[in-house]
Amino acid sequence: MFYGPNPRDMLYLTLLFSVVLVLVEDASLTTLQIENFISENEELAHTEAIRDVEMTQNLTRTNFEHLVKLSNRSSYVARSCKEIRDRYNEHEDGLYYLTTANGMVYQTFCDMTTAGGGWTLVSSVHENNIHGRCTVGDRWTSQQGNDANLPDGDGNWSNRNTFGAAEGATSDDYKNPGYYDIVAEDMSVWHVPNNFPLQHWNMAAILRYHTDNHFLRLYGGNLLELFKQYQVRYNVGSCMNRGPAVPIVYDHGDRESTKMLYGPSARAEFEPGFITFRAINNERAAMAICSGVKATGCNTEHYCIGGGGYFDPIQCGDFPSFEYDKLGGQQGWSASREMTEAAVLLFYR
Ligand SMILES: *[C@@H]1O[C@H](CO)[C@@H](O)[C@H](O)[C@H]1NC(C)=O
Ligand SMILES: *[C@@H]1O[C@H](CO)[C@@H](O)[C@H](O)[C@H]1NC(C)=O
Ligand SMILES: *[C@@H]1O[C@H](CO)[C@@H](O)[C@H](O)[C@H]1NC(C)=O
Ligand SMILES: [Ca+2]
Ligand SMILES: [Ca+2]
Repeated sequence: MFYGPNPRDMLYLTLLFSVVLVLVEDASLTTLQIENFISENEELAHTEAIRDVEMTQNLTRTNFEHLVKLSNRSSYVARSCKEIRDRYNEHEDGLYYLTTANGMVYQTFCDMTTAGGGWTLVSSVHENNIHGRCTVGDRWTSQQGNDANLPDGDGNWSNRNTFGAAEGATSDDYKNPGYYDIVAEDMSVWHVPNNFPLQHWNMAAILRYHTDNHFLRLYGGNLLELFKQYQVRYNVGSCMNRGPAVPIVYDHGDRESTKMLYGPSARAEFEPGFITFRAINNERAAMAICSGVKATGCNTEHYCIGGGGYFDPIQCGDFPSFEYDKLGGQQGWSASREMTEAAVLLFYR
């Protein structure tokens, strides 16, 4: 996961260092001794080189078999990762092909391990510029600025537009057809540090949880249907008129660590251990999701993400006002840097 110097480079460095040490510390060293030393090193380097070639060959072979295995997945026909798991007995995390009801084929990441597996990645919310107020990249709020004339924000929470790629889900926003096509019962959420490669998402996540009470059955089976019932828009009424708060089961983290991800002032107005939908704030803008918490107050722009339409001008953005009291400061209303610099990955099952 982290790239340090490889063992061979370390060996060369160590040898070079010893030569210098020997030369400096023992001026009486004979030329013969030095020549012996160097020739031993050459032999060592030769053996190393042979092993290198062998290792590359082995890697190429393994990669090819691995690639054949992965490309074989393109023959699967399923509408969700759960179906892939059940129909093809697949239990390995990774990319799979899915097919929509209309026959559109797309590729996404399946979490085949958490709580029995079968979780489909359908989208990610990524904040590329926490200081930009509904600027380029704020696809889960508005990229066209904060416009009071477009209060409905008939945006990406409640349409069939798609964008991004599964492998890029921690580097930019992502939304695939599964978001509206899959009929699911539960959700899982991963907060993964920005730019992490797919094979390390699970390990790198700062928070992972899922629901297990099948709440999506009550809301049409996915977020598109849920947000049709609970519009994500401006001017929807009092901040107490928010959508459902669903209890969560932790897969990494707990209530205490969830609290610490948000600012101290925010902690006073939420209860950890939930996921909340359509949380309206004092200014009557509707955030889409409060991840890990149930809002009990009205300053939801500091701990809820996304939304639609019109926000207070200093709040608009995918992570609306997570840096209110200094970026990553974890003071006042500011969320922790860990939180603001991690993408929010949404899964269905
Ligand atoms: C390469 O694979 C062969 C046969 O599987 C094995 O004997 C050899 O040790 C491997 N070499 C390296 C450097 O891993
Ligand atoms: C891939 O599919 C082919 C043809 O169906 C099969 O012969 C082969 O064993 C599969 N390979 C792997 C690694 O699953
Ligand atoms: C929805 O996503 C598309 C594609 O990235 C983008 O062009 C559009 O501006 C987004 N909608 C909103 C309301 O931001
Ligand atoms: Ca974004
Ligand atoms: Ca932004």
